[in-house]
Amino acid sequence: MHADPDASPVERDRSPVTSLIDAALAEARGYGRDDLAARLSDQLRRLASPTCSVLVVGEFNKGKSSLVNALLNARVCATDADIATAVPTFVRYGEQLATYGRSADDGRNGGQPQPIELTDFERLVTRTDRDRQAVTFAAVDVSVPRQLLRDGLVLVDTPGVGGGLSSAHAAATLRALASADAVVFVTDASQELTAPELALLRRAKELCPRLVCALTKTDFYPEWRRILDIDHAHLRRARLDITLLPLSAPLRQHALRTGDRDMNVESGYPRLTAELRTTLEMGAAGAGTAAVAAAHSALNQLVAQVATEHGELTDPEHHRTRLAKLTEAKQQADKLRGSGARWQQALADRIADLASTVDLDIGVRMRSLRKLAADKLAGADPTKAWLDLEPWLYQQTNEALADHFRLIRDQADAIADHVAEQFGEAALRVDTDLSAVAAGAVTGREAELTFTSRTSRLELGIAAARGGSVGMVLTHSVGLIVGLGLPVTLPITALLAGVLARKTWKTARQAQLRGLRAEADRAVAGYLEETELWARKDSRDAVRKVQQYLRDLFAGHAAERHTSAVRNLEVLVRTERDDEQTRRDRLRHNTAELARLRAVADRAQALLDELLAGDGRPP
Ligand SMILES: Nc1nc2c(ncn2[C@@H]2O[C@H](COP(=O)(O)OP(=O)(O)OP(=O)(O)O)[C@@H](O)[C@H]2O)c(=O)[nH]1
Ligand SMILES: [Mg+2]
Repeated sequence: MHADPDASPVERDRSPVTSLIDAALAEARGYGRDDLAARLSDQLRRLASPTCSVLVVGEFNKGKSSLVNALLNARVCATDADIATAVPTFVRYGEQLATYGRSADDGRNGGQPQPIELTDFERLVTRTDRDRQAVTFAAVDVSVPRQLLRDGLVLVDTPGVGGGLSSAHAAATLRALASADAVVFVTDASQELTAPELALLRRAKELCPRLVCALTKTDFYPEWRRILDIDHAHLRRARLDITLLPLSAPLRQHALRTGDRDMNVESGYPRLTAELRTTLEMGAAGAGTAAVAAAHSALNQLVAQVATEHGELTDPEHHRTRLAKLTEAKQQADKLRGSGARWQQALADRIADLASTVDLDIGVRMRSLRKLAADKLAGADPTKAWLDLEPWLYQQTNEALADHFRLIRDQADAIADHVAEQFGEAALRVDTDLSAVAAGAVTGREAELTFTSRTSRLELGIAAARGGSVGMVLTHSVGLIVGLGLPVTLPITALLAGVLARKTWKTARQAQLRGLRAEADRAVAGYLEETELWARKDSRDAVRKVQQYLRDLFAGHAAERHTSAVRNLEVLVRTERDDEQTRRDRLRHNTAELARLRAVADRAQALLDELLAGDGRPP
């Protein structure tokens, strides 16, 4: 283990966001609002343990593992010209260097990781050409004491995808891309970006818009500047707005060993570090904005309650109007909770639409793929064209499933937006009414506290789609929050191996050829059928997850609004019963309380404004 290149004595201050959430949490608890407190605690937990996963992807042998090592100045990923990374390696922060393995059925984050001896580690994560046996673990974790990883950055070194989307590995990489926060796409200076690399880049950028491209081995290929220019031109032509970072791992390592700053800059790594830090900051700012929005909403609900009491104490003549308005507000909150609520209807309708759209979409895509495959099988000279059938099928299936996935994710975001609109308006009315009641007797300030539609959506927990610009890189799209994964692409080889063996085709006579053709037809059709079956299952699961998530989210908010309305009414009834002396005592306490709560709510408003106006970084 070497020195930490990013080690610095900087201690993080308690941020204005965390201290605001703490304050709001204390208020919620003080007023016995467990529901608001639970939501705020949840936000605090999220702020305390942020994660931001950055996927390092690219073709074989491009220097992905070396990049992770050079970045961290630690040998955490095995690198070699003839040893390939065979399983994804998750590198995260830990006080000590430690390695764990996760078995195949553990999923991405589930399961109990098994400790691995450091001495066994390289053998377990790599594969040489000679030794192609199945790997023991589906993924491995490395924890390492590095400053850069401290704020939740997780670097994921992935196995290379040879041939881009037409490789057997591509599906797994696409799936991982669908849930990553950012991507480093690795190519090297030995040659310009190939067509398969560009195709993979385009997909990667689509699935995960925060993406940079690393051009490695600049120390080894003197012509790297020419390659860099050509790559820039390729990206321009493909209309891909992607930063290219020239890098050299050996220069970086040498610079860190000798403390040579200029050489470190020349290695290109400080720019990559800065890029990753920005990604982290933007993720943190997004989480921070969401947390502040939650505090803003909770505090305003408390302010409304205290303001109602204040109005009742200072302006008792308007008791009846106040009672009427609050009763109406409660009825609205009741409606919001009921199964006939507009948002519930909107959600049910849109989910039903999505389910049928998704079913239709996969059907159409797979049908056209079946036709394409049948034409390909029928038209070509089997001894030649059929050999590339396997990569071709991977390519086509991956493209089709990625498009299908994008449809689900886009629609999930659209549904969330639509339901938020239906819900937000109603919720807004409840709040305005409560505020108006209070405002009649106090000041006009509560009216100013009503949401703009942007903050209202935020407060409902509906985030802007990721990759958005200024101030709107808030959190993630619904697809990401829910963890929608790209549908599976099944391994083809087992199904086609027998039928497609070159020897069989070459030696077959005419009559046998017909039989073989029919067999190949059947194998391909069977493969596509099975893929479709799995994809349908995956998509249905995805639709169900989106529905559940949105239902729970909005139902939680509806319950919160209801509690607020009930509390306000209780205050009204209680205050009416008080005698003169009690009222005077309470007014003193209430006035101070209102001023105090308002000050905290104002802080929330100011911080929210600042965050929304900012560039996605914390203030
Ligand atoms: N000169 C030079 N060699 C490099 C650089 N980066 C990687 N290499 C070499 O390139 C070879 C492949 O590097 P890896 O880091 O294993 O590449 P990879 O992309 O992880 O490879 P797979 O896991 O097989 O896909 C190794 O021999 C590295 O030493 C670099 O910046 N400069
Ligand atoms: Mg590797």
